[in-house]
Amino acid sequence: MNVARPSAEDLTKALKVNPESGNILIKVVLCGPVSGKTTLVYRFTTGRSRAGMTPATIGAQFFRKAVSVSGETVELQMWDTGAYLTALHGLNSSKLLTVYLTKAHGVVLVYDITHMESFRDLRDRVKYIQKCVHEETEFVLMGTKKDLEAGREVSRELGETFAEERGFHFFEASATTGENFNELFHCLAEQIVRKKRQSEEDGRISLSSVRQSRNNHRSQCF
Ligand SMILES: Nc1nc2c(ncn2[C@@H]2O[C@H](COP(=O)(O)OP(=O)(O)OP(=O)(O)O)[C@@H](O)[C@H]2O)c(=O)[nH]1
Ligand SMILES: [Mg+2]
Repeated sequence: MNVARPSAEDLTKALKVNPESGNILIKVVLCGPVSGKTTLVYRFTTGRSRAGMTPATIGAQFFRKAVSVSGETVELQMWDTGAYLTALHGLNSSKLLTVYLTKAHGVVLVYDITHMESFRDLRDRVKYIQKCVHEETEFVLMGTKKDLEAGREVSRELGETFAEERGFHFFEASATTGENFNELFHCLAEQIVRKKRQSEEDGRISLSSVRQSRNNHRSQCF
């Protein structure tokens, strides 16, 4: 299936500011097999554990949370997609995933460290997911259920190498103990804001060099 990749300009335009709060808005999409995506984002946004039944996510759920990055408040707008969208069980579900991924600033790819199949599944889908987003989009690979060390099937090294080869950030976390899940979202927000500042800086530099070259041009003329 051909996917129209958003341009750099599209992504820059998509980095919006909330007109009421003046905060930067960042779009993050969580993708992957059944692994704990909803449990993770629920704990991050509410600070509470998801007790009892944890129903499968149908389509996608929306979550939001503000975090502070170097003194600046950033609002994370997170789409938690259901596993079946990533599994590409048919054209319609894959098209839906593409819609959620459009203009994402960050993608969190989640697998379950106690389930090798979930890692393989994700590995097979990554290329497709990458095609749906801009090349500047930040990726985090996250192995969840770190609290279940005794049942581990995916070694830390395997996840780390996979992430390293693709330039993704890498974390292992647990929604049960709370280990690393805050760090994961902060890291993502930080990287996105850093890139934004860098591109603003580059814009200023190139603008000033354009002005400079215009001035030089003028001075040659007169
Ligand atoms: N031990 C442990 N269990 C977890 C952790 N995170 C999630 N779970 C359990 O894993 C199961 C699946 O969690 P969900 O959050 O619903 O998974 P999901 O990836 O959102 O699944 P879909 O919505 O179907 O894609 C639930 O029974 C959770 O309680 C964790 O960090 N540790
Ligand atoms: Mg879910």
